[in-house]
Amino acid sequence: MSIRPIRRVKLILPALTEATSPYWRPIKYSLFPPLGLATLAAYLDPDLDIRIVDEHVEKLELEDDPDLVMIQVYITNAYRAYRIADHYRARGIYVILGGLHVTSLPEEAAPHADTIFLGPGEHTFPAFLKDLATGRPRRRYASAIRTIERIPPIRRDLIQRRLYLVPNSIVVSRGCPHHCTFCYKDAFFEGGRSFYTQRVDDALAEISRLPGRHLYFLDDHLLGNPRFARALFRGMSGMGRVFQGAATVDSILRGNTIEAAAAAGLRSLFVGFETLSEGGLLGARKRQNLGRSYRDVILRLDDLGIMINGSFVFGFDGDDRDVFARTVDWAIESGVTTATFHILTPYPGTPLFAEMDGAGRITTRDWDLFDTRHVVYEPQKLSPADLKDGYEWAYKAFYRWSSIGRAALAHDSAKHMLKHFCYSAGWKKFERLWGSVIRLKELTQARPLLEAILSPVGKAPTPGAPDALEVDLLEPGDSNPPQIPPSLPLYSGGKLLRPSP
Ligand code: B12
Ligand code: SF4
Repeated sequence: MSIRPIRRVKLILPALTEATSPYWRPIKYSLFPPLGLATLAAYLDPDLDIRIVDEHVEKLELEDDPDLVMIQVYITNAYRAYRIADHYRARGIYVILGGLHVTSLPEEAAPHADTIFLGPGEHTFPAFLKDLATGRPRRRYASAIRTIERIPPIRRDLIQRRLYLVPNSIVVSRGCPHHCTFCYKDAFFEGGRSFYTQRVDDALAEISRLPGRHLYFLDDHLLGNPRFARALFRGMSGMGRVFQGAATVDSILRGNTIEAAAAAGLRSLFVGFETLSEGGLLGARKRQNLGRSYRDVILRLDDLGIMINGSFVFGFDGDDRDVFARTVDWAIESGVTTATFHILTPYPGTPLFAEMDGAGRITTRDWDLFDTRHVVYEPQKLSPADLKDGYEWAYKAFYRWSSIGRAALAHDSAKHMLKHFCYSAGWKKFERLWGSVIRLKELTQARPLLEAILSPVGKAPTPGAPDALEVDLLEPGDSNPPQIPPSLPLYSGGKLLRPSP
């Protein structure tokens, strides 16, 4: 095809098919803006006419005439993404597809695109732009160079902040150091590094550009590189931020990174407990959870006033009909604030998919159903119907008023109990109210409430305390060393190595 001169670029995050289902929760999809697309937009000439359209929160106009269309494809929006791509291509517009699902199944995506991208786009997208400018773009770009050091600032000006509850989402690393068999991570990062961080000073600069107090780190594992994390938290202390993020069980128990996080403003953490069964953990190669006391994780986070969003997966081999009540009871008794339950889902490209496919256990390839709410494989000790019913029961049982009350009472301090109650009830019990706020495009008004709920409960370490802010020295051969801003004091083994100027 002849390539038009590029003047108008449209970046699209298509809505997932679920948007029409009874499970659709508008608030969940009005949380975060399309960060990946805003990251890529930074490589485009700023003088171009660039638009980011997130179909979860706004209507997608299809009768327009951009010169380049870029579409982000997740597994659950894949069919919709392909339809949009076909539509624009039929009009002679150059269409490129990238993201997780394209990386997992490039042969499926390729017929719908002029060019596809495998893996992270920070190096392939600028390479494509160069080739496009010379009129010779390739059909496929696969990411080989893996770094997010010195990348251009994300084009946040293209994001309509008022449409999101959490416009300040941020990622300061990519990937994760672990290798769970059900996770997308190894497939997405194949052919290069699968865990790397920004420079600490760049991350801090990005944070300081964000207005307001609240931040949500979308990193797979915010504490995955403890030295980077501690340097980051030390840089953040004194910024007056409150933030949320995700980390693994072992990272919470190891060293004092979690105290440094709390001192910097961490108020709620997504923790992948996944299962209470050792067999389940072993099968999923989730070694970082094996032999760790979940009770200690709870106590440590509770002590620091950090609320917990526990992630649990049902349907591991070995799970039987008792798994649902056992898990929900444990979560309530432990004072887990919010719980995210999933039905085990073998994503294409993962070791779990290969294993199940090899055993003939995958029962459908309708990607719309790969949303962790449907059973798409043959479970071992449960019928598919029992697994689905048990999963639905778990949500209902955990979010009953009586359960929310019981879980809130598991905390020591009255303030923590109250915050737990407000956060958990606010998240699941006021769906209609959220719907109205979203329709009125007034999510900005709800943000101060979120920040108030995330205020400290009293026991978080004081910012500046050396024991909370210790930073290890770099180790020789460290392939991904943290870059500690020169203006920050540096501690090692409790000793001050470099004073603040
Ligand atoms: C935030 C998030 C959400 C938000 C989405 C918000 C949004 N507006 O994007 C919410 C809460 C709505 C959500 C929901 C779900 N999510 Co989600 N989510 C994430 C999370 C934590 C971060 C995404 C992110 O911002 N990453 C950072 C940016 C910088 O990276 P990126 O988006 O991947 O973009 C880069 C590349 O992919 C590439 N790229 C992307 N698009 C394109 C396009 C082009 C043209 C090019 C060149 C390159 C390119 O370049 C970018 C820069 O490197 C990821 C985990 C993760 N770490 O990625 C899971 C993740 C994407 N979610 C996942 C899942 C399964 C879901 C749900 C189905 C779960 C559920 N049960 O509800 C739903 C459905 C989502 C949907 N729309 O279909 C899986 C996806 C698995 C898969 N194979 O597709 C992930 C990977 C989590 C996991 N570990 O399994 N999610
Ligand atoms: S710890 Fe989490 S992000 Fe890392 S590989 Fe396992 S599931 Fe994926």
